[in-house]
Amino acid sequence: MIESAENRAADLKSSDHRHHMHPFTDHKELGEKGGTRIITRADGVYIYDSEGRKILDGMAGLWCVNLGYGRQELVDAAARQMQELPYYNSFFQCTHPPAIELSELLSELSPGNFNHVFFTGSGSEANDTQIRLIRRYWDLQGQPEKMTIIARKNAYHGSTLGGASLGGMSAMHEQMVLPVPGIVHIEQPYQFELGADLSAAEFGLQQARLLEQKILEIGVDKVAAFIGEPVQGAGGVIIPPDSYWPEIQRICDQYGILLVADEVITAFGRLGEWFGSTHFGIRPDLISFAKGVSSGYLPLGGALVSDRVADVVIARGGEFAHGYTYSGHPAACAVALTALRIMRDEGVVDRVREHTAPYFNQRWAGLAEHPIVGEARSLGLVGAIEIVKQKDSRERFHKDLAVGGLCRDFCIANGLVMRAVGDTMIVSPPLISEDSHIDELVDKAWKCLDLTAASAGAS
Ligand code: PXG
Repeated sequence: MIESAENRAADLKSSDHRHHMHPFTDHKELGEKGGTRIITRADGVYIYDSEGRKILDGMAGLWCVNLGYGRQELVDAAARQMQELPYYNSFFQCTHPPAIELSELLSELSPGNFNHVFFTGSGSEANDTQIRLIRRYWDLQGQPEKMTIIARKNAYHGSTLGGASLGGMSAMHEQMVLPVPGIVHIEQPYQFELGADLSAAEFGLQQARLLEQKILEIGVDKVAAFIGEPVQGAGGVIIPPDSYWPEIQRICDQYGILLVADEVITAFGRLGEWFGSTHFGIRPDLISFAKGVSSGYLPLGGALVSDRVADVVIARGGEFAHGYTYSGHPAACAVALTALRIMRDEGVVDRVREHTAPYFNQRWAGLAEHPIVGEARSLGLVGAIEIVKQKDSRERFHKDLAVGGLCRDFCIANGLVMRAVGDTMIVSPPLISEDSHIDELVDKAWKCLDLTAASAGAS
């Protein structure tokens, strides 16, 4: 008899502890807390663990399972492609139908000035590719000294050395000699933390103008590009004021530097548009994508290349000495092609914009009434709540209480995945969520905030 995963849970947990090194994990602490949770299956917007617990997946996996779990068409697309051609590379004058068709579809779905795509296996590799494209572009323009890329503190652009350098996570920089040379960071547009006394419009302009100050400080002849997530995801769902991106765009245009939108989270419907840039009116020169392109069913990422960059790097650049074994993996491309067609044919993005996001935004805003919530913000289908001890002064709970972690653990125990970034709770539900799922998410979040408040000794 084959033992079920449920019966084997204890063995699996022990084996996991002995052999499996997890990303961004303190293994000693994990062992002391009883080990990992084993997720054994999933369906729709729910995941199930080895103890049979049904959990609403408020994070769509890791911001990626946008179409939800169990879409048979995606499984079939992978199986068909694996039978026909499981792997071939796109080096050495070769290609294959899934990569060609996906390139064409991405060109159709992306803003009009985007007609080329370079495939990678992940978002980190997409951003490493951007660094290579940016430097190649300026080199070919006869300005090799335009090397510096300006990014933002508390941004997340991946975990490779390039991605971690572009990212503004100090803990990541501290564990290596990062960032690599030629990458500098400016402060982020995080109003709750940094701009409480200004109006949103003033704060947005102020934070955008830090880019201009940095360009002038370094010298425009040395600055190559600016990179930003339209909405910072892993940093805590930081939604910039409306005044922010237009001013960033003005500055990039005025100084002629390349603008890179890291849309690994925001592309493919998360903000109610195919690209988050469209929502904010950003006109990027390069776009990074991953995650939602394949709804996370297989790993795939890439860099979308605008005509401005393509005309230089592709049309007259000679060989671009960059690429990955899995650039344009056939099965991953076949799944992505199917996922994007489903999204287009079923009107998923329109439904998010017109129905699901407005409903979610209205319900999520209600969490601001909770006694330990200092702010509840959302845009499209991403949301954040700031847990505070004192609503008016925005005073936080003592750091040692780690209330974010407490709240996250209450959520799991009550059947909800909600992620903690410090004392900021964040969600990114699947795009196919029904109103009843949004209700369940918000109701459970409220209940877990109650439990957190009681546990932290808040009145
Ligand atoms: N850019 C952005 C904006 C991301 O959110 C990456 C690049 C890197 O993608 P890959 O595929 O290399 O992981 C990401 C990834 C979290 C979390 O805890 C977020 C991500 C990855 C892991 C954890 O919120 N985002």
